[in-house]
Amino acid sequence: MSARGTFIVIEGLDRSGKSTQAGIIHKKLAERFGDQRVKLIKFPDRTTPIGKMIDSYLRSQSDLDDQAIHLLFSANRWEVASSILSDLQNGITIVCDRYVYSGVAFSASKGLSFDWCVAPDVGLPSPDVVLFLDISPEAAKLRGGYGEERYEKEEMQRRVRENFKQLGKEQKTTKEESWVEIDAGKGLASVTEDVWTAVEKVMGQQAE
Ligand code: Z5A
Ligand code: MG
Repeated sequence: MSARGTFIVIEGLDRSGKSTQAGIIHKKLAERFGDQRVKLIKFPDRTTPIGKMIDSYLRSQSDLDDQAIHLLFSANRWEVASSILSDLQNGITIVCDRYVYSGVAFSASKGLSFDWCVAPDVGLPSPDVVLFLDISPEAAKLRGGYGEERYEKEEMQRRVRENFKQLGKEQKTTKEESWVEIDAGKGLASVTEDVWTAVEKVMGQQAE
């Protein structure tokens, strides 16, 4: 493993299997490098005071203007920005379940401009790789738990998917290999294999 930890972000549509894959990668890396060398984090982190406001909004227990909830999602990331940086510097690899790309893709699908949505996240730690789990909203809907929260509606998910694709194009212009699209509609074993191949590739490149 390189001296600096690797920052791995998992993104994708709802029910694409992000949390499943983040858990698998975390376990595999911990087995390979030891528990102390890898950390699993997730956004939104619903445990902090800001995260509790987000949770209440997502469960439709409270209402907020689109701009206000967007800024709370970003603040929820800034709460841990310095700890992400120090972990990476200390050689700890971070597996992150959703990040700034979800922030932009979801808020922009409500009509806010891309530029406005990107601005509050500028300066947050940059991932070494984003693994984008792609799935059609129709296939996602067939998986467990879909439809329980505010954004889990097919029409919105379609716009979110387009926004993710746009963000991927932009990300690739800075560094082609930093955005990896994975077909998440396949079976679990097959998706896990594709995800793991991408993880090994980025970690191998960093170690060179
Ligand atoms: N949001 C935002 O607006 N702005 C932001 O800045 C951020 C987030 C960070 C809550 O997120 C909402 O917040 C979300 C975006 C918005 N909006 N919505 N709606 P969350 O991350 O807390 O959501 P979640 O509750 O974790 O659900 P999820 O992310 O949508 O699911 P997932 O993690 O992608 O999927 P999963 O839990 O791993 O798997 C879902 C099911 O599919 C489960 O039964 C698995 O066993 C099954 N599964 C997994 N993989 C497979 C395969 N390959 N085949 C078949 N079945 C599978
Ligand atoms: Mg999840």
